[in-house]
Amino acid sequence: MVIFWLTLAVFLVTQSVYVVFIDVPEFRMYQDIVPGMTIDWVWFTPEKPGHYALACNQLCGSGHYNMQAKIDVVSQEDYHKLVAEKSKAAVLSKLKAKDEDSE
Ligand SMILES: [Cu+2]
Repeated sequence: MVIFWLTLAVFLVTQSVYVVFIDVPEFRMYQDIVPGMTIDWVWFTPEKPGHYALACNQLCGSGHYNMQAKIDVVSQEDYHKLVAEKSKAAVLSKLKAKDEDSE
């Protein structure tokens, strides 16, 4: 996940199989999730750029150590550059696939 700093980040959390305890200490964000539960109000405001780790903070099962993600907080300018690069790459990929289909 890449977000830009000094903006409110709100995201939807869905989890249908495991009990999970997501935690990002630097953002003072913690949320328990149980099977069948959907939460649509997890939010935080990153105050400085950096690389952060989102992880489950309690041993919840055999897949516990895979329950992690990274959050990159970048400047708004860098965020827009990244989105433009990814959009360009996606368009080029689609054009390449279309060319291969027509051959
Ligand atoms: Cu866990």
